[in-house]
Amino acid sequence: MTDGTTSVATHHSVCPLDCPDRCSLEVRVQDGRVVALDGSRVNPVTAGFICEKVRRYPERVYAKDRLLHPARRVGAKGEGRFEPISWDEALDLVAKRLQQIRDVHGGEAILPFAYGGSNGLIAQGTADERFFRAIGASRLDRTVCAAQTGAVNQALYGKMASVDLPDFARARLIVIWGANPKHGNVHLMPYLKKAREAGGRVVAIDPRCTMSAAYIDEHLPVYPGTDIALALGLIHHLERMGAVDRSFLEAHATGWERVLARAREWPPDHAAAVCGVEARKITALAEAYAASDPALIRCGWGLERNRNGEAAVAAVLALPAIAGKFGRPGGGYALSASEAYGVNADRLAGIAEPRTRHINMSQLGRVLLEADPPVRALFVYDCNPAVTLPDQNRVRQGLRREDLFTIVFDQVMTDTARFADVLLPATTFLEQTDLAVSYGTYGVMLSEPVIPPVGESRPNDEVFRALLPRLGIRDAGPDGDERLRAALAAIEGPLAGSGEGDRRLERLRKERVLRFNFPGESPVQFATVFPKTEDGKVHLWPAELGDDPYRFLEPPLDPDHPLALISPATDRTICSTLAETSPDLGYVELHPEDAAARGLREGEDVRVHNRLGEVVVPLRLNPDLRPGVVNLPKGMWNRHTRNGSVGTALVSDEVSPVSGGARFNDARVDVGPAEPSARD
Ligand SMILES: Nc1nc2c(c(=O)[nH]1)N[C@H]1C(S)=C(S)[C@@H](COP(=O)(O)OP(=O)(O)OC[C@H]3O[C@@H](n4cnc5c(=O)[nH]c(N)nc54)[C@H](O)[C@@H]3O)O[C@H]1N2
Ligand SMILES: Nc1nc2c(c(=O)[nH]1)N[C@H]1C(S)=C(S)[C@@H](COP(=O)(O)OP(=O)(O)OC[C@H]3O[C@@H](n4cnc5c(=O)[nH]c(N)nc54)[C@H](O)[C@@H]3O)O[C@H]1N2
Ligand code: SF4
Ligand SMILES: [Mo]
Repeated sequence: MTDGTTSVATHHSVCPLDCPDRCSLEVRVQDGRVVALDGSRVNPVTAGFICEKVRRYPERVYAKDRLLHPARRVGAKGEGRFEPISWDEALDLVAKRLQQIRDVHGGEAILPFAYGGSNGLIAQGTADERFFRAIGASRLDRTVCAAQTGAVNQALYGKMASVDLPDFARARLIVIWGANPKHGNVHLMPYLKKAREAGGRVVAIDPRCTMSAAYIDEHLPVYPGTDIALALGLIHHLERMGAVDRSFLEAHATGWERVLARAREWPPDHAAAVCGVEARKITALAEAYAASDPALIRCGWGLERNRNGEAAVAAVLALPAIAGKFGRPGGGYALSASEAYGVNADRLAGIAEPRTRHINMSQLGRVLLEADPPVRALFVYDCNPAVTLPDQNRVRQGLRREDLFTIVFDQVMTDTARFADVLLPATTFLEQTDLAVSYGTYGVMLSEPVIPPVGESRPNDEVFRALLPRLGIRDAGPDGDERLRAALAAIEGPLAGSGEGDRRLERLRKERVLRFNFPGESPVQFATVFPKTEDGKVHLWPAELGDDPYRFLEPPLDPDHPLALISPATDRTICSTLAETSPDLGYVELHPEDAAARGLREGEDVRVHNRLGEVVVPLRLNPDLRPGVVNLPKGMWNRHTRNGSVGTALVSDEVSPVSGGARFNDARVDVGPAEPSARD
C-alpha cells in the first residue's frame, strides 16, 4: 500500500513437523509476510503455547538458504553450484532421465527417498506415492525412526491406542523411559507437573538427566543399550514380591510364563551390574510401580536405537501387563498415538503397491555403493539423508557417484541438496494445504496457505501431479478438495464425523479439528481400547520378534573407543529441520570427569572419533550426563562442525535384528584434543 497503512491478519494453521505435539497455530501475516507464529487452542493440548524453534519459523520461510527456483547442477557433484531453470525445463529433465533409466534398467533402478519433513497426509503418500508405485520404483523401508518400537508394539499389542496426554495428570507414578519430553514433546510437561501436584511421582530412565526437580522426582542413569537388563530386573523383583497380576495375565495374555522365566535370570544385582543403575533403586522402582495405581510408562524412542532396542522395548511394554496396570484412566503405557488409527496407504495413493524390491533407508550409503542391480536415480524429498542417516561418510560417498541421477526437492539448501543434479523448490506448510494427523495427540486438523508460495516453490503433490503425465500416467489422481476428501476417507479409526461422508471436510473447515472419539473422553487401555492382535490378547512372547524376543546382546567393547555415543534431539531443531536458524548447534557434551581424565576443557575444540569417522566441535561439560557417555546433538548440518561431519559419521549402518531399525545410540567413540600434536 502506498498510503503507509499496513495490513495485518491472523490465520489458523497447524505445525506439521515431525513432533508428536502437532500444535494448532495462529500465524500473524503483515503485508503478505509471516511475522509471527504462536500456539492456539484449537488443539486443546497446545494450550496457546509452542516451542521456541517454531517461533523462529519465519527465519526459514525467508532464509537466504531458501530455494526459490528449480535449478540444474553446473559444478562437480556435491559442490553446490547450480543454475536456475524453469519449472517446465526441470520437470521435463527429471521425466526424461527417469524414463530413460526405467526403459534401460527397469523401475527398480529408481529409489524414492522421503521421511519426516512434513507429517501431513497430502505432502506424503498421495501423488508422490501414486507416481513411484506407477513407475515400479524400489520401495523404501522407513526404518530411521520408530521401526523397533513399532514392530514390538505391533507384535505384543497389535498396536493399542496410547494413554492421552491429559490423562498423565491422573497417574500416581509416571516412568519416562528413554524420552526427553522437555525438548521432544514439550506439551507433556504441564501434565507431569499436574501429576506431581496431585501427589504423583515421576521417574526418568535415561543416560542423562534432562528434566529439573520441578518435573521429576528421580532419575535413573541407565547405561545406553542396557534397558533390557533394567526392565527384566524390575520384572524379577515384581515376581519375588508377589506383585505379578496372574489373573490378568491368565485372562488376557499369552507367553507370560516364558517372560517370567527369563526374568528369573536377572536378579536386581545382576541387572544392576549390566545397566549401571543401583540394585536398591531397581527394587525401589519395582515396589513403587507395584504400589501405584494408576501407574503409567511413557516409552520414548531413545531406548530403541541400539542392538538391544527391540528386546528393551518388549520388556518395557510387558511391564504394565505383568503388573496389571491396565483398565483405569492414566494407567498403562504411552508410545505413539498413531496406533489409535490407521491410514490406508493404498487408498491414499489410489494405486496398489507394486511387488518391487525393498530397500532399507538406514543403509543408504551401502545401497548406493553396492546394491545389485544398482540404484541409478535417487529422488529425495521430505528428508535430509546427507546428515540424518547412519554412516554419513558412506552416504556421502554414494551421493558423490557421477552416474547417480539425484533429484532433491526441499525448501532450503540442505547438505543433501548440494548433491543434487536437479533441485526443486518446495513450499513450507504456511504456503500449502494439508491434513495434519498426529502421533502424540488425538485429532485431525486442516491447514491451508496463509501466504502465497515464496519464490517459485511448489507443494509436493502439485509437483508429482505434474510428473505423472510426463511419464505417461494419465490419471494423476484427485486434486483440490477432492484430494482432501480422499485423504480423510483413507483414515481408519474412530474419527469424528465418520458417518458424514463428504460433509466431513466442510465440518473440518468450520471446526478446524476432528477428534478421534473413544467411548469416554480419551482411550483407557483395557477399558475402552484393546489390543488389536487377532485374539485380542497381549502376546508377550510373540513369534514376530524371533525365537528369543528378550535376548541380551553384549554392548560393543572397544578399548580404543570406550565412550558410548548418544545423539538425541535438542530444543533447536526438529531432526535437521531449522538447523539453519541455529548457528551454535555444533558441540559435544562430556561428563566433567571424562573431560578431566583426558585433560580437556570447556569450550575448546575436541575431536570425537572412531573407526568410521570424526567430528571436530567445541566441548561442553555436562554433569547431568552419565560418566562414560558422549552426547552429540541430533540434527546438525555439516556447517556446524569444524570438519564438516556430523554425529551420524560415527554411527554404523548395522541395523536392529528384527525390524531393521537404525542404531543411532549404539556407537563407541573416544574424545581427544582437536589437534593432538599441539598438545604433546
Ligand atoms: N525439539 C525436538 N523435538 C523432537 C525432535 C527433534 O529433533 N527436536 N524429533 C522428533 C522425532 S523425529 C522423534 S522420533 C522424537 C524423539 O523423541 P524422544 O523419544 O525424546 O527421543 P530422543 O530425543 O532421541 O531420546 C530421548 C532420550 O533418550 C535418551 N537415551 C539415549 N539412549 C538411551 C538408552 O539406551 N536408554 C534410555 N533409557 N535412554 C536413552 C537420550 O539421552 C534422550 O534424553 O522427538 C520428536 N520431537
Ligand atoms: N544422530 C542422530 N540422527 C538421527 C536420529 C538420532 O536420534 N540421532 N534420529 C532420526 C530420526 S528420529 C528421524 S525421524 C530422522 C529424520 O530425518 P529426516 O527425515 O532427514 O528429517 P529432517 O532432517 O527434518 O529433514 C526433512 C527435510 O524435509 C524438508 N521438508 C519439509 N517439508 C517439506 C515438504 O512439504 N516438501 C518437501 N519436498 N520437503 C519438505 C525439510 O526442509 C528438511 O530438509 O533423523 C534420524 N537421525
Ligand atoms: S515442533 Fe512440536 S512443539 Fe513445536 S510447534 Fe511444532 S508441534 Fe508444537
Ligand atoms: Mo523420529
